[in-house]
Amino acid sequence: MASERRRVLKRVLVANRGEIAVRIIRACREAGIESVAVYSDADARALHVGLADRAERIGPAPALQSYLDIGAVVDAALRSGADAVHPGYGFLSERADFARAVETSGLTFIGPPAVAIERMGSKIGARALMEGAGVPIVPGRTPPDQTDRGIAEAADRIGFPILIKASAGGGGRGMRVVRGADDAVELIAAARREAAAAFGDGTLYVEKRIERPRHVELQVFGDDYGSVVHLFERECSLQRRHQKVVEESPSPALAPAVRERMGAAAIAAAKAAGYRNAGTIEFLLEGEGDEARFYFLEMNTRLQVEHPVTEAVTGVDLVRAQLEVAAGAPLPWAQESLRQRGHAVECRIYAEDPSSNFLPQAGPLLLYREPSGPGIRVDAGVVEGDEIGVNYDPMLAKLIAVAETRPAALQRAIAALKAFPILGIRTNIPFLLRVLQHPDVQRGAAHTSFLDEHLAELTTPAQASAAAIAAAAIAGRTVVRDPVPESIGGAPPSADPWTRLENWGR
Ligand code: MV4
Repeated sequence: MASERRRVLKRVLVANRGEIAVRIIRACREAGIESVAVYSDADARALHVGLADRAERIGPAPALQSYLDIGAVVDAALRSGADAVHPGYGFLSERADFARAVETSGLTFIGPPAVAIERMGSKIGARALMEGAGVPIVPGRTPPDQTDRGIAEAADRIGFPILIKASAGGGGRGMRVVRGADDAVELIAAARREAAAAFGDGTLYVEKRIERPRHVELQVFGDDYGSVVHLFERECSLQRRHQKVVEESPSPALAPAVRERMGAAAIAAAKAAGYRNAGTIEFLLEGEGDEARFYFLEMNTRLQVEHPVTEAVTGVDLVRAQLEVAAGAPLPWAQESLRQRGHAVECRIYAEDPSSNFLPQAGPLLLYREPSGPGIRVDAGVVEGDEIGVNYDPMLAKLIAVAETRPAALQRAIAALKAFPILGIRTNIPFLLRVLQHPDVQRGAAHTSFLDEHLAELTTPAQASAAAIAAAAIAGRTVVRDPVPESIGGAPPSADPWTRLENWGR
């Protein structure tokens, strides 16, 4: 190992909001590092602002003029005397120009080198890099001839169905399925227009379409000295419109031999990118068990929303490790010392109405009580009394349940969701309950199209009103629960959610 070069981290500016800002601020405090929050006018009284040691206003409510304003964030960092910046996820976290602006200002970017973000930001470049590193990629082509004809010809050679993807895209943005040559030219033109408008780059590539794949991603971590480890996988197939809803670890679809090969591929991928700090390699998994094949999809060059399921099964604190590695420490773990133990599941609680096409909800959090208990963790960016607005992402909180086995973890998550009363705005909690209780999910059989294919049965409104649910949960032990069994002359079980605690979510 090269000699260690340490940097002091005494004060970290957290360039984010909501639950992830709270998560990072708490990790800083535990590490004896001061934190600086940033906030827009919409967030002046937000939880993360009150928790940090200091706070800097960075602009008005619109994200483009605040959380996405590189100049405003870097200025706030310099003004506050911070020596490092943690970008969180979303916002500026995967912007190479932001990482570079932070470093150019003499501050430490708590994340990968700007050049690694750049390498993985070009999806065509990333495919080539992975191919060179021996990481399996989806069969496909990058036509040097980028005309409609050039792309259509590439599609023809691969064989339909294919996917057209934008090199500057990612996360499903600007993607088109093409089932046959007839509609190819039209779809290619639409994909190019969309990519040019959205990313300022209309470059396209073509991949064979993998049928009913699973999304399995590997957590990786690198240090300044070229060491890279993986911290196993997260199964993220339960998504809607490329928005993850439930994640878990381990993946119920991974045979040990496949996990082993994916881990090695993820490490090779991160090393090829010159990666450092926390990152995620996304794979498509085709098939099950020992026969499953996997293909590199994208690398996410940031800490992810779903990082707690990895923390729950490995026992590591990923944010603490990010701070350590950013300060120049070598990785605190050898690969052989890392183990997956038990099973963890995360549910994302959104302020949205599943019965109205998941319309984001705004309004006052009149009542908000988090569940607690063994194996339950809630990461939230809100407290009771907050006003939920529509300026930012509608995710309110994440519920993470961990237990020895997958059925026990699912059961814990279900019980905790039923004990999570929220009043004032609608949330997706009833939807999450339906998802977790679905036989396919219980069997671990869900793939990436599951939520779309079962949307109707998962979103029909529950009988009980939100108010009844909340009141029943708060009332807790004082509610009389069918005190005398019917068989010995008692009243039949009540269907009234105001007097009954169980089954209101079904
Ligand atoms: C694919 C695919 C099937 N075949 N590529 C969607 C997000 C973006 N990261 C890539 N995506 C996909 N790429 C090939 N060659 C299916 C998807 C996909 C998907 C992937 C992961 C999780 C959810 C998904 C939902 C729909 C489509």
